[in-house]
Amino acid sequence: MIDVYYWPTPNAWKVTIMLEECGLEYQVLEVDIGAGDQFKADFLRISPNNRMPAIIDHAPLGGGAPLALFESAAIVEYLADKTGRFLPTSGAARYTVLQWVYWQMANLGPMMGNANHFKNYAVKLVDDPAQLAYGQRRFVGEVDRLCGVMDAQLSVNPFLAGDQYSIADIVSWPWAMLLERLIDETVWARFPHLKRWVDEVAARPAVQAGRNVRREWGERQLTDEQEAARRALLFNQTNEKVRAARAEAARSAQRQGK
Ligand SMILES: N[C@@H](CCC(=O)N[C@@H](CS)C(=O)NCC(=O)O)C(=O)O
Repeated sequence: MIDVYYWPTPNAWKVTIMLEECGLEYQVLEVDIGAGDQFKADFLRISPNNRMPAIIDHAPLGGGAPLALFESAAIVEYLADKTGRFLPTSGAARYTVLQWVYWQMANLGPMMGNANHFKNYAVKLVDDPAQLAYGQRRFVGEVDRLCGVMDAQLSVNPFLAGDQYSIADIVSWPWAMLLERLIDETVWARFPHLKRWVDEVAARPAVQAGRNVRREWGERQLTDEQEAARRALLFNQTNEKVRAARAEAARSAQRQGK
């Protein structure tokens, strides 16, 4: 059995999609990142970077004690090695897949995350329109460039790393499918090969199942007060603020007798 520490976001869907694709048994444990669950001591022991997703595999590859892992790509790569699925075991083909996995982790995810921040959150946090415009231009521009990289690759290959569906597709799709919402409806007309691939991957039943895990958690309506508390927790996380959030999580666990 694999425990998945989860909140419905693109980085976590990579893991649930991979688990569904591989037919592995798993249980989902809630990490409400808007409520501060990522600062709880038990979670930090598994994921010291106070980010989900994370897993504990109680029957790990190679045997031995349960294995705890954080970072979505490390988890997906581990599951690929465990099952022998969606990642060649050796040779050039393996590294071709891995280069696209690391490309996603270092490029598509962070740039889309920052573009989303400047378009949808900073507008509520920053008064100076020049600061906002700079951030939006910088990160939306980068996302646009990355769309071109994927479109060119997908114009000559069915999948990101070549002929075969792989973990490169599994880690990239949860972000890529949000492009229209992040940029605008013109994105697919400008990048038709990317659109073809987004639709083909979306048609896989395991992808739909993984993407829909606990979808309702992310659709909960928050009060203005809850929304403000969520923003205060998630943005501007200096070391000092993270320490304070950890201390508050510990106090709250104590109050609840945990
Ligand atoms: N590189 C990490 C990123 C994980 C990440 O940023 N997770 C976010 C949600 S998508 C999170 O847990 N945020 C909690 C916080 O900011 O405190 C991965 O791919 O696993």
